[in-house]
Amino acid sequence: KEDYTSCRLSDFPENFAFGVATAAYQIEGAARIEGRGPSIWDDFCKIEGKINNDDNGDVADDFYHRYKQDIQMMKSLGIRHFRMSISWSRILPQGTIDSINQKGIDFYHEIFDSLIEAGIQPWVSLYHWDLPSALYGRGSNDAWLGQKIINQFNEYADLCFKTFGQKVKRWITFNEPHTFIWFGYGLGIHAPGRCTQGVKRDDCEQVRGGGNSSTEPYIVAHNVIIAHATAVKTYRDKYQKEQIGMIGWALSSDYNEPFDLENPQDVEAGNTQILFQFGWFMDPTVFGKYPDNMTNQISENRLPSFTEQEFQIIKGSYDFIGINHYTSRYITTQSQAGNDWESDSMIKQSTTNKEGKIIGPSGDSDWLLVYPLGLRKLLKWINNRYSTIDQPNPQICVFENGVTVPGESKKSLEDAVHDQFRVEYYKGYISNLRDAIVLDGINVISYFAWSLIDNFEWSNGYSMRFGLVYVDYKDSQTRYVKDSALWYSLFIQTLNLNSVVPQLTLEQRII
Ligand code: PNW
Repeated sequence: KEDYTSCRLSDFPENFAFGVATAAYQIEGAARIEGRGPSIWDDFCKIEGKINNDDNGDVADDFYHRYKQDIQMMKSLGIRHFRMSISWSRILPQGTIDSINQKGIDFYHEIFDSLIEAGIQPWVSLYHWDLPSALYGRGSNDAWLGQKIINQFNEYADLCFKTFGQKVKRWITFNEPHTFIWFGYGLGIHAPGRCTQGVKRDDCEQVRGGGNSSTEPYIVAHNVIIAHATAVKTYRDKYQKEQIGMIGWALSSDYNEPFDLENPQDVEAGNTQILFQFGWFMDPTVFGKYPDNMTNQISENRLPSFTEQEFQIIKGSYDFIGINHYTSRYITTQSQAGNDWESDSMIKQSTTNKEGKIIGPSGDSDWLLVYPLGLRKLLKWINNRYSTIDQPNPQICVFENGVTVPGESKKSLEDAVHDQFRVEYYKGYISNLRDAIVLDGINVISYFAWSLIDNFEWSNGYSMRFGLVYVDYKDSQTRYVKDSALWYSLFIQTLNLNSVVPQLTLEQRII
């Protein structure tokens, strides 16, 4: 085990924001209550076999009814920053601003008031994947595939800025566009489930109302980027001066190491991987165009380009660079390019390197391999690429970082609260975060643990538990703080990574 005694109070800049993150569909529940309209995730969960155990977000953590206690719990843990998302269809059941659900507006007002009263700052995402069903038909011109959505999203965002902007000073337009596009339009394993895993790419059109994974991900991404930039412009033009807040987005970004260190192509492949996942979205907002690697490799009839007018809006459309980071891979070049989106980057990921060494232990989720150094290296990469004349040493927000514990889903409550694996994960990643700030001079301003509580983990349903706090779904949703919550609580108050977790009984863990 590593010794982290060198991490001191003074290491983190003053005002550095340590927090916890969540998302509406994953915690709120109350799916058909008080005027909320359905979202594409409600619909997607109804398709048999899409979600583990056919779970859904109807009840989730019932945060809708328990937010007061949950906010109190955060306060007791000393948490000062809370990342959450607004459910678009809870405030606009039809998706558009001509019918506003006042109950939904009231709900978020109450949450923001309770948070602020508890001394907790809200950081709010506008889109964490739960598009109102009303905006999604079945045609190829629908929702993110068409352009109408850009204005619809902008009107929704405008309403949120106008209504909540006195209370919310940190806005995130989109959460992980890469993930919802890849899973929702490439593989069909997330809503809206276009294209189906196992179906040959060219046959997508015939399956379940369509999908073409060779073109749709690029069209959707293009529209999402413009929607992001348009909402940022609205915030800046109409609200930012008076409300004094910041806006950006949260992009998923894995790190990678070369499969074969001696092969220069493998070294370059790592760069390509980050550009295809992260640069796809970040580059346009910084430079006004897609990464050259992408434009060189993908034909024009598949990868759109930005018009002069779009260029003007997207360039510079961020106040901070937001990242969600969980894991790393070894990476190598693939000898052949396919004609689908998945193989466009011509890279291949591997959990092991040439010598057969695995990059790190895996959590309960097989995609999540623990490699703490990856965070430090990623931050350095981002800082190198995106330091510009306008924003030298740009502000970076880590919006998600977290892990599941091997075997956790099958553990009893008594065992599950002792999550030393998760504590070690956080120690490792946070100590690398510290190194990035202190040793490398990277301007990181926030760090959020995913997640406050166990919740609806998308296609994994409730089987994957990312929470610092255990939720007993079988027994009236009782919350029990896990060791990781106790550790994180001590850490954010003392900034000592070696904080010793007190031994508590189960009873004492209900706080
Ligand atoms: C993120 N993968 O999603 C999301 O922002 C969260 O809502 C989610 O709960 C969290 O990470 C944990 O998974 C991802 O399979 C989901 O590579 C899956 C993957 C990555 C990110």
